[in-house]
Amino acid sequence: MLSTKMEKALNDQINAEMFSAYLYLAMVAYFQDKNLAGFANWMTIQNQEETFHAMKFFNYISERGGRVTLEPIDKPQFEWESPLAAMEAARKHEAYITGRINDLMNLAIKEKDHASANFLNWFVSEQVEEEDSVNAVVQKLRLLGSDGGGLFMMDRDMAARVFTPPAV
Ligand code: OFO
Repeated sequence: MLSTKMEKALNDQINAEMFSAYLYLAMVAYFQDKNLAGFANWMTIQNQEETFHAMKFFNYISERGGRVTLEPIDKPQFEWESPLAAMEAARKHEAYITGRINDLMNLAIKEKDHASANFLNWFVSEQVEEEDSVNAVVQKLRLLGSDGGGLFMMDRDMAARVFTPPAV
């Protein structure tokens, strides 16, 4: 059985993951508007991953006999000054989510809720991957600078990303 505090914290994380999905969907729209179909595809996959994350929290709360509650999702930013600025915003957001996962883990440890700690371990590893993948894109964009041809090539590479449900 989940404590009331843990149940609330896990429900808040469903909202945070759904906001992530929404933010990345806003980035899909931004990249489509810039005719960067590969970047839009990359962010579409990101959006799908976030929905997957939200559902993992959703199912876990139910499994532990808790009650899922759904709150409104904040309106995300949907305009950036450049593709680099958008990807930097995504990177900053992932660092924020990592902080939230760490806070959840701290709560699980404090409450001696071993099942939740075990569940959250998956997210601790997933955040390493999340931060790494977005960081790689930021670094490549920085290297390209104002090289339009390079951006075109990179867009082609970004089109190859496909959604594979993460291992559970
Ligand atoms: Fe759910 O990992 Fe990104 O936000």
